[in-house]
Amino acid sequence: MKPGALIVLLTLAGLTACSQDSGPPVTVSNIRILAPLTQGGATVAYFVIDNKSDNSIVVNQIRSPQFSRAEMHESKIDDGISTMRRLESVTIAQGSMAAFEAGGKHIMLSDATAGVSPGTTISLEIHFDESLLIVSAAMQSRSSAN
Ligand SMILES: [Cu+2]
Repeated sequence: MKPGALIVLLTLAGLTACSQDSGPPVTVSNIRILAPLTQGGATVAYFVIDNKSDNSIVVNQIRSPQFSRAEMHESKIDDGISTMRRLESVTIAQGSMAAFEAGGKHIMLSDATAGVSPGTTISLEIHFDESLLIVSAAMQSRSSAN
């Protein structure tokens, strides 16, 4: 294949193609879902989203079948006090990534729809633009999380 033809193919593939040789354009890695500190309490999930596509993407909703509420939050230290606010969306530039991690952006999960504990498989539905990525991981106990 000529180099020129390859570029055209990648452009056409855009965000929706999954069969191109370079792998999917948007990937999720380092998924960590922590068990609630207290039975039935809220908890957090972390991951990294890589946007290898040719366009910026906007993550506009997170859902989990195992929790009634899933929100994107961002922690900040204000005057020595840790606060967090809800993020309506997170924009990731082309070729860039967004890390949801302790002390920064995170996913807040609350109102579990059934009992959850370490080992429970938790799914996260990551909505961006018109696309959806579904990932899952086993819930980790807090003591083994670090
Ligand atoms: Cu939070």
